[in-house]
Amino acid sequence: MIFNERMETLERKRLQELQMERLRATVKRVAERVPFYREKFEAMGVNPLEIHSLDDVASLPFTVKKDLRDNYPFGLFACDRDEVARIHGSSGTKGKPTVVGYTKRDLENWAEIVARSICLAGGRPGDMFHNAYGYGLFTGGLGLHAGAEAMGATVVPVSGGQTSRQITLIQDFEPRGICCTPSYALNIAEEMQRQGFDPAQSSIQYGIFGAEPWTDEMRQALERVWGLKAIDIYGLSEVMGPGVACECHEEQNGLHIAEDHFYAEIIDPETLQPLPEGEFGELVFTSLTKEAFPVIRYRTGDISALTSQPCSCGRTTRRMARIKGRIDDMMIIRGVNVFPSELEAILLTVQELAPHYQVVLSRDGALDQVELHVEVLQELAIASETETLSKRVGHMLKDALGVSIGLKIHPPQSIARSEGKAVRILDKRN
Ligand code: DLL
Repeated sequence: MIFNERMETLERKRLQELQMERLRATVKRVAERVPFYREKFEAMGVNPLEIHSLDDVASLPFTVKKDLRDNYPFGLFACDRDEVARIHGSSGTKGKPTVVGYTKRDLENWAEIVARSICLAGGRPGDMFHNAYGYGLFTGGLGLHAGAEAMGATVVPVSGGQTSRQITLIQDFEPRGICCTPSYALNIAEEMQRQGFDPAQSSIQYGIFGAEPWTDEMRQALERVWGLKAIDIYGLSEVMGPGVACECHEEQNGLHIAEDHFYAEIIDPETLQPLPEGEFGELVFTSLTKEAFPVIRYRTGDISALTSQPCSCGRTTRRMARIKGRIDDMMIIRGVNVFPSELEAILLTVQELAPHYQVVLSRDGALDQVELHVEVLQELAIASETETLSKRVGHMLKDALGVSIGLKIHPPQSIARSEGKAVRILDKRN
């Protein structure tokens, strides 16, 4: 089912005309209403009335997370305070949160793109929909909630945590769809098995998983244990929240971007130059319809690539590759660049290991140390078994990454489980 046939299957040329029209209006809006952008445009000699093609986006300044912090809380808003219908933001574990806002119209647009995402995942009106993303300042809970309602589903607003209660509700309400982070979906399945139930026997047919990096290997693990179709949904609060892009259940190969609302680019994070289609680099978004909090060329810090290859689902929107990781999470191990997702892809092929892991960074003198902590599924009988497994996994990692990595094998249930975004990197260097 396509939620908005008119927009999702728009002819490319017509879509680009629409993007152009909306881009012009957005640039004009921020130039008139947000001093931060007006000053930046002036400093760079950008005339907001001189945007003639989508390529002209490359002449606009970038926006980064620090700009949000510097303008905390409402300095980047492009509407009057009383037009803001809702606030969201980051959890702010490191200092002040970053704050974003939505007008009523923004909330309607957001609900629509999330409704599209649920349809992309194979959802349909009438579905019972179990929402285990956290409700609150985080955009996951309320974002999926509004989208599911707009799509015509019956939403169960469980939020994250209280895993036993999640299981009771899944068994009693028999949802067709579930949404939460992929790591929490694994956690729920594990708890269900511990209680003697088989998650694959549940009513759930599709899962909408995102808000953290995950791999195809993790997808296979989730599909196996739950007997569902695992769909990747992407988004970030600075740009909107979940639904900026989502995979279709037909292909599960690249995430369709809601291009009538966001203009996507890939840039080289070093030179900041746009990269051609197919090349991996940093994902950058410009708002096309946002009223309260439009962003111009927001640098997401996420690594992906774009394609405009046609998709068998019939949608004409460009797709982005599954996120490889965040630039900040890239580790340089003796000169080799490694993302946690690359470690995950290897670990999940080892039968004896549980799909839970953590990378611990520490400092030994001037040198950074990286240690990978993994957990066995079942207690190993003797120490030599642990040693053999450790050697085997060590070789696999070295073969795949070209560098050896410290490995520590733990007994079952010893790595912290997540109820939201999993903490994959524990940085003990400071
Ligand atoms: O995580 C929004 C969201 C909620 C997306 C629910 C999907 C589902 P933030 O808390 O602002 O917003 O975090 C955004 O999370 O820049 C990525 O680094 C990461 N991220 C989000 N979705 C994915 C994904 C929400 N599918 C940050 N794959 C982004 C990989 C993801 N990383």
